[in-house]
Amino acid sequence: MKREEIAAQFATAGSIQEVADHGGGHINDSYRLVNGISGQPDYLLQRVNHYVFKDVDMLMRNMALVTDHIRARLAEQDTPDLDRKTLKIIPTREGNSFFVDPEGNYWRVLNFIRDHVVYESASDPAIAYEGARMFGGFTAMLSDLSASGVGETIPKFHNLRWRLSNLKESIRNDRAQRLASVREEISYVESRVELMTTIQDLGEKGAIPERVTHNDTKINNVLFDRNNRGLCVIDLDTVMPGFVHYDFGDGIRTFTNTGEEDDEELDRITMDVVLFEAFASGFLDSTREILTGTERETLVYAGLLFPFIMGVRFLTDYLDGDRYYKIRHGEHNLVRARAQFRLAQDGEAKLDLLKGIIKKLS
Ligand code: GN1
Ligand code: MG
Repeated sequence: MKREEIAAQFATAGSIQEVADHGGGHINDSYRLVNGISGQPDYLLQRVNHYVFKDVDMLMRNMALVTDHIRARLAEQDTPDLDRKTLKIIPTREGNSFFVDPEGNYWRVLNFIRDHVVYESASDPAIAYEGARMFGGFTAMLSDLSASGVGETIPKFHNLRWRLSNLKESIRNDRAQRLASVREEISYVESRVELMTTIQDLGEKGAIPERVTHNDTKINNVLFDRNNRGLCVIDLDTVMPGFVHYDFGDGIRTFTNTGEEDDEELDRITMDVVLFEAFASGFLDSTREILTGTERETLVYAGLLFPFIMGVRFLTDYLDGDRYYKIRHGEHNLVRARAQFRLAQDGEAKLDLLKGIIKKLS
């Protein structure tokens, strides 16, 4: 089915004139539906990756629950320009939240947040602060939503022990015959298991509460306006029960990295301490009141865990022959894994400094 025909299934206003490529996620495909009628809105059309998200029905139910909740909270505070501050599901003409095409692809349409700016990296502490305030605010707004009412769209998503057991299995299978080239990375992973499972251990002991978390708080999942004020948190596919550490950690991973997520030049990669402080400050400013003492005291470990767990996942996919992530070249997943491990190492070297920052801000 042509994309124009797919777009026509949805209850959009005006008349869609063009379906244009949009955005660069690693998982879903996104298109901008450009409206031909002036004064009528554009939309975002997305093909939800059904290999990654097995239960699209649950995913869309989660999304409706969360976006309705956030919209209500923002409306209570008389927030202006609501349609740029939260996502909205545009139903199909038959009233469903998604459309399945004859080939079995899953499609949905959302409002398009007009006039937004998106960053792939932060060099400005003011942006790190503001992005963190937005992600923290997102979790805080959901703090009165019961975690048991939200489904797990990807079971065990940030469960490190599970990710490590997947890596082990991929090592055993060596499906793409790449094992010989990643020995060093594997021994690094093995040497860090104890440190990196700190948060999972706290969770399993019940020392930190389960919340509804975003789980993919990377820098390009928060939209800014032209004055660098936060507009909207996007990419709600992985909103599910989790620990606040997950949202803090993925933010640290992406906002404080002085290099790229897939930087081939490892010396460009450091965890910037000024950006760390800015991010932690923004995040705590919007969550301080809802977090427990143990949560605040242990947040810092998430800043190491997230580069580490993403490195483990990229490395696993490399060994599997690149089945999960979209890649731009044959070694892309290995390059990503190495870059993430470098960031985790730099964070670990600065651990005492980072602990001091969080303590001061708490
Ligand atoms: C994936 O699709 P995207 O780019 O939003 C991944 C995240 C990783 C991220 C790495 C469902 O997110 O967990 O952090 O790549 N999403 C899923 O950049 O696996
Ligand atoms: Mg995502």
